[in-house]
Amino acid sequence: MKRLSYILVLAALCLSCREKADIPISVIPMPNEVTLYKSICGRPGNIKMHKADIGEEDYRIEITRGGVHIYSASQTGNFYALQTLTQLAGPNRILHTGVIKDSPRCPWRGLMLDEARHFSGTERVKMILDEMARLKLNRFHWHLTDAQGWRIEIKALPRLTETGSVGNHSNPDAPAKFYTQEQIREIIEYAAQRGIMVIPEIDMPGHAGAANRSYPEYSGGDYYGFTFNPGKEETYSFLMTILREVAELFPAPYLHIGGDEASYGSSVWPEQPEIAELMSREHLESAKEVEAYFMNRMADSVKVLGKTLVGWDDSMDVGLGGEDQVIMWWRHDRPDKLRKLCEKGIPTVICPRRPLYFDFIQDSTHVAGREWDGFNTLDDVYNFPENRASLWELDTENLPNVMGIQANIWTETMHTPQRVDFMLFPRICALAEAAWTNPGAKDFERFDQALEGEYARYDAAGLWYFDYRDPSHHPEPAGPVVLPQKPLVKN
Ligand code: TNX
Repeated sequence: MKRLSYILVLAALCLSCREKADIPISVIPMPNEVTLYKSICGRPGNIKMHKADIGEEDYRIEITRGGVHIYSASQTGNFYALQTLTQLAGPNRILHTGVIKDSPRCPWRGLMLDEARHFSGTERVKMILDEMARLKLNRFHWHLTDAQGWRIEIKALPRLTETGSVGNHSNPDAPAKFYTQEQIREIIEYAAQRGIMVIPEIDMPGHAGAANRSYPEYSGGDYYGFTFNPGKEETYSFLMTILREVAELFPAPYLHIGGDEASYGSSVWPEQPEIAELMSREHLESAKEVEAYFMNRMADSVKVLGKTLVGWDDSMDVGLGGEDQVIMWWRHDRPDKLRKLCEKGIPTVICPRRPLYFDFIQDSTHVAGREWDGFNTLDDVYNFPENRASLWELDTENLPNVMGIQANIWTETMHTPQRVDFMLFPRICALAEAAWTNPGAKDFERFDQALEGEYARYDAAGLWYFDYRDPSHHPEPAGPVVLPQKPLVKN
C-alpha cells in the first residue's frame, strides 16, 4: 500500500514535469523548435557537450532537472547553443526544463559595413562582430574601397593608402584612415572565433575614385575619376596585384568585386583612346559591352585566384551570374532580376534597399538618411521576405534557392559612431530573425518583448539605439547632417 502511494506521487510529479510552460522566450533570433516544461532545472551550470551528426550551425539543447546537454557538430553549433542558453536563462539565470532543436533558415546571414564613406576602425568593428555573433549572423561583408576612401593596405601599391585613404564623405581632407594587413588578420581571427566569415569587397569598375586619386594612370577618364580604365592592359595587372594580396589575406572562399553602377562614369569611355582601340579590336559596340568585357576578364582573374566571385546584381546585365558565382540582389525596383535568379537557382544573397538598407531612415520624424516610397521600419525588416512576396510576384517555393539575407550599412550619412548605432540597433535584431527563423516560428509581438532585454543591454553599453515606441528616449543624433558632396541620385 505504502509502495503504491509512493508510485502514485512519483507519477504525479512526473506529469507536472511534462506540463508545458507558457513563458515568453527572450531569445533572438527565435529558435525554430522550442518545448519548455513547467519544472525548473536545478543545476543550470552543469552543462555537458556532446558531438552530434547534424548541420555545422545546428544545435540541440536538452534541459533536464539535473543539468543541460548540448548536442552539436562544430564549434559554431556549440557557440550558438550557448548564446541561446544564456539569453533563455536571462539575468535571473532560471532555466525551465525542455528541448530546443534549432537550425538556420538561410546559410548566409549577412551584414555589410561601408568603411569607405566613413571609417569605423578596429574597436567598432569588433563591437559589431560581437553583436552579430550574439544574433547568429555569420557573414561580415566589408566594403573597403569606394570613391571617398581606400581602406585596405596593399603592400605592393603603397599609394593606395598613402593618398587614397585620406578623406571621407563629409570631408575630403580628413586624416588618412585604413586597416593594415595585420589589423585585418586580427579582425578575421576575431570574427572566425565567433562563427563569422569576413568577405572583402574591392569595388570595380565604378566606385574607384580613391584608387584613381592614388594611381591616376588607371582612371577611366570621367570627371570624378569614378571608373577604372578597361582599355589599358596595365589596369588588369594593377587590379590583379590588388586582388592577389586580398585573396591571400582573407581565408573566405568568396571575393566580392562590386560591379555596381558603372554607368555613372562609363559614358565617356568610348572617347578614351585606349578604350576606343579596345572597342575596335574586340568589336565592342558600346560602353555596356566594354563593361561586360571588363567584368568577364575580372571574373576569370577571381577564378585563377581560386575564389568564388560575388557581385552586385548590376553585373547580371553584363553577363555575370553563373551557377559558380554569387549575386547580391539590391535593386528592389528590379524584381524581375530576383525572379530570374530564383528560377535559375543561382546562389543569391538578397539585400534590397527596401527594407534592408540601414542607411534608410526608420521613422517619419527622422531626417538624415534615405527614403524611397517610404522607409525601413523595424517590423518591415522583421517581416521580410514574406512581406514582399506578392509585391515582387515571388513564388515563395523558389525562395529556398536564395542562399542569404543581408542588410547593408552604407555610411554616407553616418559621420559619427552614434549615428551608425542609431541606424543599426535594434534593426540588426530584426534582420537576424528574418534570416534565421522560419516564418512559422516568427511572431513580432514576442520579438518586440524580447527586445526589452536588448534595450537594457544597449543602455548599459552606451549604445544609441532607436526605440520606435518611445522615439524621444533616443532622439535622432543631432549634429551637422552632412549632405552628400554629389546629390544622391536615386541609385
Ligand atoms: C547604392 S548598393 C550603392 C552605394 C550607396 C547606396 C546608398 C550599391 C551596390 N551601390 O554605393 O552607398 O546606394 O544607399
